[in-house]
Amino acid sequence: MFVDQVKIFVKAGDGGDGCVSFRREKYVPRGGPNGGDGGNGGDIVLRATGQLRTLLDLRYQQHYLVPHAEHGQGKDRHGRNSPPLIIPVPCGTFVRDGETLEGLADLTEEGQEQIVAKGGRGGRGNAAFATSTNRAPRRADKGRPGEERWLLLELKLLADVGLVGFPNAGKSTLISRISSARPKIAGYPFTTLTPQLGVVSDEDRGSFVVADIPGLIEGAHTGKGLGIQFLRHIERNVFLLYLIDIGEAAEKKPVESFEILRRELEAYNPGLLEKPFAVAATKLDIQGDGTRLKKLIAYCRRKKTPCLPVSAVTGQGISELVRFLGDRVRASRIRVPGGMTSSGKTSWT
Ligand SMILES: Nc1nc2c(ncn2[C@@H]2O[C@H](COP(=O)(O)OP(=O)(O)OP(=O)(O)O)[C@@H](O)[C@H]2O)c(=O)[nH]1
Ligand SMILES: [Mg+2]
Repeated sequence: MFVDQVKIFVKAGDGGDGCVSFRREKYVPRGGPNGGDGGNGGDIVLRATGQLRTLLDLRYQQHYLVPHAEHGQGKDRHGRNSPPLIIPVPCGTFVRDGETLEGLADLTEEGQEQIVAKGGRGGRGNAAFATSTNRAPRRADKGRPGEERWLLLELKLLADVGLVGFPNAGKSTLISRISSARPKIAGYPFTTLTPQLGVVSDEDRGSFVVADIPGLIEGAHTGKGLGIQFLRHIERNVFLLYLIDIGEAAEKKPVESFEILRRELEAYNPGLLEKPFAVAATKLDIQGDGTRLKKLIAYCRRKKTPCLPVSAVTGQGISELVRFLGDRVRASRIRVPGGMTSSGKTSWT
């Protein structure tokens, strides 16, 4: 099961209380204060790991609590700290506050960590309050409570190129042709139900990752079809490839299809329209009399959008497409840290 969104509750450890105590020993009158400090509560930390691929584990355990730190004790004994709790999450996890939805962290690199709830500090014991004028303080601090909050975790796949298209446009066929990914392919809509990644090798010039996203239909932003929940994955892509079916059996005209797709993306996040993109005219082998392709090419030329005709079945145009995508990905890979893309826009919504 592919789980790409979960809500969890985290509560860091409470600090231990400080202690009020005095030294009592035979023949030592007024031994002075010796109450120890409380221990510090442990933090809750999220850590990205390449060993997880989905947020499934977190769906099964929703609450994460760090135990209370120990209280201070007499004879200057400090309470023990409670250890931090480290929750592993897959690389590509975006963390939001569960209530305000404010972005807290974007864990993309292996080993990257973020404290999401801070442990409470331990209270000071009365020994810490002794001064030259107050040598027998009866005061000790209480431990501070650990932070607690709901978090919304979203997994955004880390692919370079996102394939956007109607159901049956040939997205899965294309990814299976250019990479070793083997998604299910069939002549009915919504064959692909979860995003799939494929690594494409661009001969000796390197490789890049392509994401096959479930098909979009008109009105997806209002929940039609599979909705636009999967568009979150393309927010991270540096390049988008719109797959437009130019086969004679296609239901919609190519230009109309392209415009609908753009509108759906815009309804989800207008920033997506600013990503560099191109059009792939698919099913070239069954294009019929070629008028559909001609119209699409003329439209793309007017809009100064690259348009690459391909057939994932015969292989026509595929090597040119891979080369083209490789070049575009390398050109736009320059990223600045913090989830910002080189265009200066955050990829957060
Ligand atoms: N003739 C021809 N048929 C193709 C080509 N590409 C895909 N098809 C066919 O089109 C149908 C749909 O292909 P898929 O790759 O499953 O389409 P998809 O875009 O992944 O569809 P969803 O997963 O439903 O969104 C299948 O029957 C494919 O065999 C092509 O280049 N030429
Ligand atoms: Mg598919």
